[in-house]
Amino acid sequence: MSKRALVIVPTFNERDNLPPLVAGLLAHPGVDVLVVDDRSPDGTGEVADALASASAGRLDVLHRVERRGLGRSYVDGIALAVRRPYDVICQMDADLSHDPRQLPDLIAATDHADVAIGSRYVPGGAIVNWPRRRRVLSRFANLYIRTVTRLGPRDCTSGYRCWRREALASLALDRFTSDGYSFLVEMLFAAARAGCRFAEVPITFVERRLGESKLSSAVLVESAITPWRLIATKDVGRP
Ligand SMILES: Nc1nc2c(ncn2[C@@H]2O[C@H](COP(=O)(O)OP(=O)(O)OP(=O)(O)O)[C@@H](O)[C@H]2O)c(=O)[nH]1
Ligand SMILES: [Mg+2]
Repeated sequence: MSKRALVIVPTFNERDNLPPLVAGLLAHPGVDVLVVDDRSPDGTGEVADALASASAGRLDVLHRVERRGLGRSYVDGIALAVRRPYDVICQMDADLSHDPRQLPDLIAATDHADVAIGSRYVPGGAIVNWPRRRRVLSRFANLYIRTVTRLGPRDCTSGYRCWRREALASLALDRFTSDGYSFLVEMLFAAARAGCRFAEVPITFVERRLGESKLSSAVLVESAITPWRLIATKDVGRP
């Protein structure tokens, strides 16, 4: 792999998932990792520090101290990442739902796209171990988002993505207001407005085996409102 990539991994209570994830990522030459931890009570931050010491400079840890949140963690992580000389900046969950072995496919797709989305909803994509209600919820969320916002990608809520660095750097993240899943949707919306080209790469998503989901009802409510807010706000993500 000739492109250099930095993978941002937000963590909250992922102590047992992080070591195998990092091993899988660092197995790829040219891939470095930035863990953004929100003072996880389970000690994920310390686990990350230990992995960093053993990584020969390929893994960094950002320990956040302000109000916790997935969106805020990405804003802080991206601000750091775009200042470094990587070709590609990726985002992925720490819970092993996203297979690090599929990363090279996503990175390769940025040859002809500004954003490559690891997609469950294109031919070849799959979901393993999700109960029916979770599948229905995710399908409905994507239908709803795409209908309201007119976004093109089939999987707008996937957290597994690779961006050309310049494309990511062009988003005005400080103007974003959402968190949780909505933050991921807001990123794509801002990218579409900025004229970014999307590619979708099929992935197999595997439900977490260890640790707990942070999907809360507050996150779901925000997700229902966000698409309407996005279309009403003309300058979302504009520089
Ligand atoms: N830094 C940080 N990371 C978070 C926060 N909330 C969730 N995460 C991380 O974001 C990723 C996705 O969170 P999950 O809890 O797996 O949420 P999900 O994938 O939407 O839900 P499940 O499918 O049920 O696992 C994981 O790596 C979490 O550790 C947070 O407040 N701060
Ligand atoms: Mg998850």
